Amino acid sequence: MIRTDPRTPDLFITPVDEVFIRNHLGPHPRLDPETWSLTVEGLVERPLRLDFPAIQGLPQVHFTAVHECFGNPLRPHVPTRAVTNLEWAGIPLAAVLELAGLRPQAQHVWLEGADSGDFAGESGLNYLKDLPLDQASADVVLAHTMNGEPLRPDHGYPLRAVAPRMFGTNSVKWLSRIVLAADRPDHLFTTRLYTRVLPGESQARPVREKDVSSKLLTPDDGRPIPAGSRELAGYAWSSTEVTSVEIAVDDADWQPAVLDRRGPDLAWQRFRLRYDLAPGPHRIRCRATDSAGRVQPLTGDRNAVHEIHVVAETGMRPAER
Ligand SMILES: Nc1nc2c(c(=O)[nH]1)N[C@H]1C(S)=C(S)[C@@H](COP(=O)(O)O)O[C@H]1N2
Ligand SMILES: [Mo]
Repeated sequence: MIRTDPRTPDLFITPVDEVFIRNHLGPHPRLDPETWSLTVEGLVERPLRLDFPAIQGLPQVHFTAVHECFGNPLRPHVPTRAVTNLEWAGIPLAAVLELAGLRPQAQHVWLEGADSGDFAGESGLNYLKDLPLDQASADVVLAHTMNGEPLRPDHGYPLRAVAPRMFGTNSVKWLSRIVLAADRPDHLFTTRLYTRVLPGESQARPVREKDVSSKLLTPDDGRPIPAGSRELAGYAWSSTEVTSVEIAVDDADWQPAVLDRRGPDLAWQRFRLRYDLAPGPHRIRCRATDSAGRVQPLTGDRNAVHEIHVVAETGMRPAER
Protein backbone atom coordinates (compact mmCIF):
# COMPACT_ATOMS: atom_id res chain seq x y z
CA MET A 1 0.00 0.00 0.00
CA ILE A 2 1.34 3.46 -0.85
CA ARG A 3 -0.35 6.58 0.45
CA THR A 4 0.59 9.94 -1.02
CA ASP A 5 -0.77 13.47 -0.91
CA PRO A 6 -1.13 14.03 2.81
CA ARG A 7 -4.39 15.73 3.80
CA THR A 8 -2.42 18.19 5.87
CA PRO A 9 0.16 19.35 3.35
CA ASP A 10 1.17 22.55 5.11
CA LEU A 11 2.60 20.78 8.15
CA PHE A 12 6.38 20.71 8.24
CA ILE A 13 6.33 17.32 9.99
CA THR A 14 4.10 14.66 8.45
CA PRO A 15 1.71 13.12 11.01
CA VAL A 16 2.36 9.38 11.48
CA ASP A 17 -1.18 8.58 10.31
CA GLU A 18 -0.37 10.18 6.94
CA VAL A 19 2.90 8.35 6.32
CA PHE A 20 2.89 5.90 3.40
CA ILE A 21 3.49 2.23 4.20
CA ARG A 22 5.59 0.27 1.73
CA ASN A 23 6.09 -3.47 2.27
CA HIS A 24 7.47 -5.81 -0.37
CA LEU A 25 7.05 -9.17 1.30
CA GLY A 26 3.99 -10.90 2.71
CA PRO A 27 2.33 -9.89 5.97
CA HIS A 28 4.72 -7.84 8.03
CA PRO A 29 6.20 -9.45 11.13
CA ARG A 30 4.70 -8.65 14.54
CA LEU A 31 7.81 -8.55 16.70
CA ASP A 32 7.85 -8.75 20.48
CA PRO A 33 10.61 -6.56 21.95
CA GLU A 34 10.87 -9.04 24.84
CA THR A 35 12.15 -11.73 22.50
CA TRP A 36 13.46 -9.63 19.58
CA SER A 37 17.21 -9.17 19.21
CA LEU A 38 19.62 -7.67 16.74
CA THR A 39 22.68 -9.68 15.73
CA VAL A 40 25.87 -8.12 14.40
CA GLU A 41 28.11 -10.60 12.61
CA GLY A 42 30.51 -11.19 9.73
CA LEU A 43 33.80 -9.27 9.63
CA VAL A 44 33.68 -8.08 13.25
CA GLU A 45 35.98 -8.71 16.21
CA ARG A 46 33.09 -9.50 18.59
CA PRO A 47 29.82 -10.82 17.13
CA LEU A 48 26.93 -9.30 19.10
CA ARG A 49 23.37 -10.11 20.02
CA LEU A 50 21.72 -6.98 21.37
CA ASP A 51 18.31 -6.98 23.04
CA PHE A 52 16.06 -3.94 23.15
CA PRO A 53 17.27 -2.62 26.56
CA ALA A 54 20.88 -2.86 25.30
CA ILE A 55 19.90 -0.67 22.32
CA GLN A 56 18.13 1.81 24.61
CA GLY A 57 21.27 1.99 26.78
CA LEU A 58 23.37 3.38 23.91
CA PRO A 59 23.68 7.15 23.22
CA GLN A 60 20.55 8.48 21.52
CA VAL A 61 20.27 10.92 18.61
CA HIS A 62 17.27 12.91 17.32
CA PHE A 63 16.90 14.38 13.86
CA THR A 64 14.42 15.38 11.17
CA ALA A 65 14.71 13.89 7.69
CA VAL A 66 12.81 13.46 4.47
CA HIS A 67 11.49 9.91 4.10
CA GLU A 68 10.81 9.21 0.43
CA CYS A 69 9.85 6.03 -1.40
CA PHE A 70 11.81 5.55 -4.61
CA GLY A 71 8.70 4.09 -6.25
CA ASN A 72 8.12 0.75 -7.88
CA PRO A 73 11.54 -0.85 -8.48
CA LEU A 74 10.14 -2.55 -11.60
CA ARG A 75 9.39 0.92 -13.05
CA PRO A 76 12.32 3.01 -11.82
CA HIS A 77 11.61 6.09 -13.96
CA VAL A 78 7.93 6.62 -13.06
CA PRO A 79 7.24 9.44 -10.58
CA THR A 80 5.28 8.46 -7.46
CA ARG A 81 6.06 11.45 -5.22
CA ALA A 82 5.47 9.47 -2.01
CA VAL A 83 7.32 11.72 0.39
CA THR A 84 7.14 12.77 4.04
CA ASN A 85 9.24 14.68 6.57
CA LEU A 86 9.69 12.93 9.91
CA GLU A 87 11.36 13.25 13.30
CA TRP A 88 13.35 10.20 14.25
CA ALA A 89 15.14 9.07 17.40
CA GLY A 90 17.50 6.15 17.79
CA ILE A 91 21.16 5.20 18.06
CA PRO A 92 23.87 5.77 15.46
CA LEU A 93 24.84 2.59 13.60
CA ALA A 94 28.44 3.69 14.28
CA ALA A 95 27.92 3.10 18.03
CA VAL A 96 26.95 -0.53 17.38
CA LEU A 97 29.83 -1.02 14.94
CA GLU A 98 32.21 0.31 17.57
CA LEU A 99 30.91 -2.21 20.13
CA ALA A 100 31.44 -5.03 17.64
CA GLY A 101 34.84 -3.83 16.39
CA LEU A 102 35.46 -3.93 12.63
CA ARG A 103 37.90 -6.22 10.92
CA PRO A 104 40.03 -4.43 8.28
CA GLN A 105 38.41 -6.30 5.35
CA ALA A 106 34.93 -4.98 6.21
CA GLN A 107 33.72 -2.76 3.33
CA HIS A 108 29.95 -3.20 3.20
CA VAL A 109 27.15 -3.23 5.76
CA TRP A 110 24.26 -5.61 5.07
CA LEU A 111 20.98 -4.77 6.78
CA GLU A 112 18.38 -7.52 7.03
CA GLY A 113 14.74 -7.28 8.12
CA ALA A 114 12.71 -10.01 9.82
CA ASP A 115 10.10 -10.10 7.02
CA SER A 116 10.13 -12.78 4.35
CA GLY A 117 8.05 -13.75 1.34
CA ASP A 118 7.82 -13.43 -2.45
CA PHE A 119 8.41 -10.54 -4.82
CA ALA A 120 8.57 -10.22 -8.61
CA GLY A 121 8.49 -14.00 -9.15
CA GLU A 122 11.16 -14.84 -6.55
CA SER A 123 10.11 -16.71 -3.43
CA GLY A 124 11.60 -17.27 0.01
CA LEU A 125 13.17 -13.82 0.12
CA ASN A 126 14.20 -11.82 3.15
CA TYR A 127 14.33 -8.05 2.95
CA LEU A 128 18.02 -7.23 2.54
CA LYS A 129 19.83 -4.01 1.65
CA ASP A 130 23.49 -3.02 1.74
CA LEU A 131 25.46 0.22 1.98
CA PRO A 132 29.14 1.06 1.70
CA LEU A 133 30.65 0.98 5.21
CA ASP A 134 31.83 4.61 5.19
CA GLN A 135 28.40 5.97 4.20
CA ALA A 136 26.53 3.67 6.55
CA SER A 137 28.66 4.50 9.56
CA ALA A 138 28.49 8.23 8.85
CA ASP A 139 24.72 8.47 8.32
CA VAL A 140 22.65 5.46 9.34
CA VAL A 141 20.67 5.55 12.56
CA LEU A 142 18.89 2.58 14.13
CA ALA A 143 15.57 4.23 14.98
CA HIS A 144 12.99 3.16 17.55
CA THR A 145 10.93 6.37 17.52
CA MET A 146 9.01 8.21 14.79
CA ASN A 147 7.60 11.67 15.63
CA GLY A 148 8.11 11.05 19.35
CA GLU A 149 6.20 7.76 19.51
CA PRO A 150 7.51 4.18 19.36
CA LEU A 151 7.61 2.93 15.76
CA ARG A 152 4.27 1.50 14.77
CA PRO A 153 4.29 -2.17 13.69
CA ASP A 154 3.87 -1.17 10.01
CA HIS A 155 6.90 1.11 10.19
CA GLY A 156 9.32 -1.49 11.57
CA TYR A 157 8.71 -1.91 15.31
CA PRO A 158 10.78 -2.28 17.41
CA LEU A 159 13.84 -1.09 15.42
CA ARG A 160 14.56 0.00 11.86
CA ALA A 161 17.44 1.52 9.98
CA VAL A 162 17.06 5.11 8.76
CA ALA A 163 19.42 6.25 6.00
CA PRO A 164 18.45 9.93 5.95
CA ARG A 165 20.28 10.91 2.75
CA MET A 166 18.90 7.96 0.83
CA PHE A 167 15.66 6.65 -0.60
CA GLY A 168 13.34 4.84 1.82
CA THR A 169 14.16 1.44 0.35
CA ASN A 170 17.49 1.57 2.22
CA SER A 171 15.80 2.17 5.58
CA VAL A 172 15.29 -1.48 6.53
CA LYS A 173 12.33 -2.10 8.85
CA TRP A 174 12.08 -4.85 11.53
CA LEU A 175 15.88 -4.85 11.58
CA SER A 176 17.15 -8.20 12.84
CA ARG A 177 20.63 -8.75 11.47
CA ILE A 178 23.63 -6.62 10.51
CA VAL A 179 26.43 -8.30 8.58
CA LEU A 180 29.84 -6.75 7.89
CA ALA A 181 31.23 -8.08 4.61
CA ALA A 182 33.97 -7.53 2.04
CA ASP A 183 31.46 -7.57 -0.83
CA ARG A 184 27.93 -6.58 -1.75
CA PRO A 185 25.27 -9.29 -1.34
CA ASP A 186 23.75 -10.61 -4.56
CA HIS A 187 20.01 -10.32 -3.87
CA LEU A 188 16.81 -9.21 -5.60
CA PHE A 189 16.63 -5.97 -3.58
CA THR A 190 20.35 -5.12 -3.81
CA THR A 191 21.91 -5.98 -7.17
CA ARG A 192 18.95 -7.02 -9.34
CA LEU A 193 16.22 -4.50 -8.50
CA TYR A 194 16.71 -1.01 -7.10
CA THR A 195 19.40 -0.21 -9.65
CA ARG A 196 19.13 2.38 -12.41
CA VAL A 197 21.12 4.17 -15.07
CA LEU A 198 21.27 7.89 -14.33
CA PRO A 199 21.08 10.43 -17.18
CA GLY A 200 24.48 10.80 -18.87
CA GLU A 201 25.79 7.53 -17.39
CA SER A 202 26.02 4.08 -18.96
CA GLN A 203 26.44 1.84 -15.89
CA ALA A 204 23.53 1.02 -13.61
CA ARG A 205 24.10 2.04 -10.01
CA PRO A 206 22.22 1.15 -6.83
CA VAL A 207 19.29 3.34 -5.78
CA ARG A 208 20.76 5.23 -2.83
CA GLU A 209 21.06 9.06 -2.60
CA LYS A 210 17.79 10.91 -3.09
CA ASP A 211 17.21 12.84 -6.29
CA VAL A 212 16.61 16.57 -6.31
CA SER A 213 12.84 17.00 -6.22
CA SER A 214 9.97 19.28 -5.22
CA LYS A 215 6.23 19.10 -4.80
CA LEU A 216 3.57 21.84 -5.00
CA LEU A 217 1.10 21.48 -2.12
CA THR A 218 -0.65 24.87 -2.17
CA PRO A 219 -3.05 25.40 -3.84
CA ASP A 220 -4.73 21.99 -3.87
CA ASP A 221 -4.30 20.18 -7.16
CA GLY A 222 -7.53 20.05 -9.16
CA ARG A 223 -9.51 22.33 -6.82
CA PRO A 224 -11.08 25.70 -7.76
CA ILE A 225 -9.50 28.71 -6.04
CA PRO A 226 -10.35 32.41 -5.96
CA ALA A 227 -8.66 34.43 -8.72
CA GLY A 228 -6.20 37.12 -7.60
CA SER A 229 -3.03 37.18 -5.54
CA ARG A 230 -2.37 33.66 -4.21
CA GLU A 231 0.47 31.90 -2.47
CA LEU A 232 1.99 29.03 -4.47
CA ALA A 233 3.98 26.85 -2.07
CA GLY A 234 5.39 23.43 -1.36
CA TYR A 235 8.49 21.54 -0.30
CA ALA A 236 11.79 20.75 -2.02
CA TRP A 237 14.42 18.21 -1.00
CA SER A 238 17.51 16.35 -2.19
CA SER A 239 20.40 14.37 -0.75
CA THR A 240 22.21 17.73 -0.56
CA GLU A 241 20.73 21.17 0.19
CA VAL A 242 18.29 22.60 -2.35
CA THR A 243 19.63 25.98 -3.48
CA SER A 244 16.75 27.28 -5.63
CA VAL A 245 13.18 26.52 -6.63
CA GLU A 246 11.49 28.12 -9.61
CA ILE A 247 7.79 28.21 -10.42
CA ALA A 248 6.19 28.54 -13.84
CA VAL A 249 2.50 29.35 -14.32
CA ASP A 250 1.16 28.36 -17.74
CA ASP A 251 3.61 29.50 -20.44
CA ALA A 252 5.20 32.30 -18.39
CA ASP A 253 8.94 32.21 -17.62
CA TRP A 254 10.29 30.35 -14.58
CA GLN A 255 10.33 32.68 -11.56
CA PRO A 256 12.46 32.16 -8.45
CA ALA A 257 10.45 31.28 -5.33
CA VAL A 258 11.46 32.26 -1.79
CA LEU A 259 13.20 29.19 -0.36
CA ASP A 260 13.97 28.35 3.30
CA ARG A 261 17.51 27.18 4.08
CA ARG A 262 17.81 23.55 5.05
CA GLY A 263 19.63 23.83 8.38
CA PRO A 264 21.71 21.03 9.91
CA ASP A 265 19.13 18.24 9.45
CA LEU A 266 18.21 16.55 6.18
CA ALA A 267 14.69 17.99 6.31
CA TRP A 268 12.66 19.29 3.40
CA GLN A 269 12.70 23.01 2.57
CA ARG A 270 9.61 25.12 2.11
CA PHE A 271 9.29 27.36 -0.95
CA ARG A 272 6.65 29.97 -1.73
CA LEU A 273 5.77 32.59 -4.33
CA ARG A 274 2.96 35.17 -4.41
CA TYR A 275 1.37 35.14 -7.82
CA ASP A 276 -1.54 36.97 -9.41
CA LEU A 277 -3.75 34.28 -10.90
CA ALA A 278 -6.07 35.55 -13.65
CA PRO A 279 -9.51 33.91 -13.84
CA GLY A 280 -9.47 30.64 -15.75
CA PRO A 281 -7.57 27.32 -15.79
CA HIS A 282 -3.85 27.24 -14.92
CA ARG A 283 -1.01 24.78 -15.01
CA ILE A 284 1.53 25.44 -12.23
CA ARG A 285 4.94 23.74 -12.17
CA CYS A 286 7.90 23.78 -9.76
CA ARG A 287 11.53 22.90 -10.40
CA ALA A 288 14.33 22.55 -7.82
CA THR A 289 18.12 22.77 -8.14
CA ASP A 290 20.48 21.44 -5.46
CA SER A 291 23.95 22.40 -4.27
CA ALA A 292 25.44 19.63 -6.44
CA GLY A 293 24.01 21.47 -9.47
CA ARG A 294 21.37 18.85 -10.20
CA VAL A 295 18.14 20.20 -11.68
CA GLN A 296 14.80 18.40 -11.95
CA PRO A 297 14.18 17.26 -15.52
CA LEU A 298 11.08 18.65 -17.24
CA THR A 299 9.82 15.17 -18.14
CA GLY A 300 10.87 11.56 -18.43
CA ASP A 301 12.18 10.60 -15.00
CA ARG A 302 10.86 9.85 -11.52
CA ASN A 303 11.83 13.32 -10.27
CA ALA A 304 10.42 15.18 -13.29
CA VAL A 305 8.94 18.58 -12.38
CA HIS A 306 5.67 18.38 -10.51
CA GLU A 307 2.67 20.11 -12.04
CA ILE A 308 -0.77 20.89 -10.70
CA HIS A 309 -3.90 22.17 -12.43
CA VAL A 310 -6.29 24.64 -10.85
CA VAL A 311 -9.15 26.83 -12.01
CA ALA A 312 -9.11 30.39 -10.65
CA GLU A 313 -12.65 31.69 -10.21
CA THR A 314 -14.02 35.19 -9.73
CA GLY A 315 -16.67 35.75 -7.06
CA MET A 316 -15.27 32.96 -4.88
CA ARG A 317 -14.58 33.92 -1.25
CA PRO A 318 -10.87 33.60 -0.47
CA ALA A 319 -10.28 30.97 2.24
CA GLU A 320 -6.56 31.47 2.74
CA ARG A 321 -4.74 28.81 4.66
N1 LIG B 1 12.07 -5.02 6.15
C1 LIG B 1 11.63 -4.17 5.21
N2 LIG B 1 12.12 -2.92 5.21
C2 LIG B 1 11.68 -2.03 4.28
C3 LIG B 1 10.74 -2.40 3.27
C4 LIG B 1 10.25 -3.73 3.31
O1 LIG B 1 9.42 -4.14 2.48
N3 LIG B 1 10.72 -4.59 4.29
N4 LIG B 1 10.35 -1.48 2.34
C5 LIG B 1 11.29 -0.37 2.08
C6 LIG B 1 10.74 0.70 1.26
S1 LIG B 1 10.72 0.44 -0.43
C7 LIG B 1 10.40 1.91 1.77
S2 LIG B 1 9.93 3.20 0.79
C8 LIG B 1 10.39 2.12 3.23
C9 LIG B 1 8.99 2.51 3.68
O2 LIG B 1 8.96 2.76 5.05
P1 LIG B 1 7.55 3.00 5.75
O3 LIG B 1 6.64 1.89 5.33
O4 LIG B 1 7.85 3.05 7.19
O5 LIG B 1 7.06 4.35 5.23
O6 LIG B 1 10.78 0.99 3.96
C10 LIG B 1 11.80 0.23 3.38
N5 LIG B 1 12.21 -0.79 4.31
MO1 LIG C 1 9.94 2.35 -1.40
